[in-house]
Amino acid sequence: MLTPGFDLGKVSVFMVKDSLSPASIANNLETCFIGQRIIYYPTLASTMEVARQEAQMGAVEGTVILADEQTAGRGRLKRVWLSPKGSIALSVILYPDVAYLPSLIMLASLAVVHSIEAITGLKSQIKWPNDVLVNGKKVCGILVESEVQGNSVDYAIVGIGINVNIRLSHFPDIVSTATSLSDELGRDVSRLDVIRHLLVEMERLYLTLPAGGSVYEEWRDRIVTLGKRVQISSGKTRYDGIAESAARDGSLLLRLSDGGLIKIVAGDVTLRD
Ligand code: BT5
Repeated sequence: MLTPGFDLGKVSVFMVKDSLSPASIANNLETCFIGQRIIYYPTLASTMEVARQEAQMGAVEGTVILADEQTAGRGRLKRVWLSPKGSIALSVILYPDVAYLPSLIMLASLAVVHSIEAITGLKSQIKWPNDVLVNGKKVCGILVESEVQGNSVDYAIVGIGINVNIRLSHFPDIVSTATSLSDELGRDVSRLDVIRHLLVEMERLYLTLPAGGSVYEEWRDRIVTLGKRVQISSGKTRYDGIAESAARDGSLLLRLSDGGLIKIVAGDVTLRD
């Protein structure tokens, strides 16, 4: 969505309209439930915390917690997630069947990949287990947290952080491994367009799960890590091998040099090639 900006001689500069008001997101949003209720904060510690409180109070499925910036955004294992103004930070509350829990990271990754491609034309890849990359650098991190009692899911929260209009040169800690859509394109991108596309894609993919849709197959086929020599840190252990495949439960199948195949449920991957 572009609005006329200022004129620099012969070059007309257009500024991306970038308001994240709930009304502008929800306006004619083509979903039945995801994003039909949006709780927006200009600044928030972490959308995950508010989402958890909302879920515990029985928030309607598809409720989205959205922040313009987070002051204590977090990744896995309590790592810091930087989400300054210009990025997207949101959490979606879902109440899936327990069988679909492993699919949430898959559908969220695919929804991000589809949205980036549709809105910017940039090609993106999935890096197991929870990153989306553009040109080999992390543009998005996803965090799925759930509360499960026996076989019943109390709630699941899908947190998504996307670097949209941020200059990575301002963030020296991550500049070598991270990128943003604006850094890749050399221009700003409408966060509103990305969010609206993302919510529609998430719901579309979520609704395919009961019918046994192809979320798993497409996710697996999009993982850039597969077929490559990798080192995986999982807890205090390091494994070297070839990332052979990813299973339906979301784990990575690693072929070790002695020929053995092991299943890695969680970890960080470094490409060795
Ligand atoms: C993740 O963790 O990648 C999951 C990030 C989830 C963020 C969303 S934003 C909305 C919701 N609210 C939250 O508080 N969180 C979720 P992990 O795989 O552990 O990666 C964390 C690592 O990524 C850090 O240790 C840094 O090295 C790096 N990192 C931090 N901020 C980054 C950024 N903006 N872009 C790229 N890399 C970043």
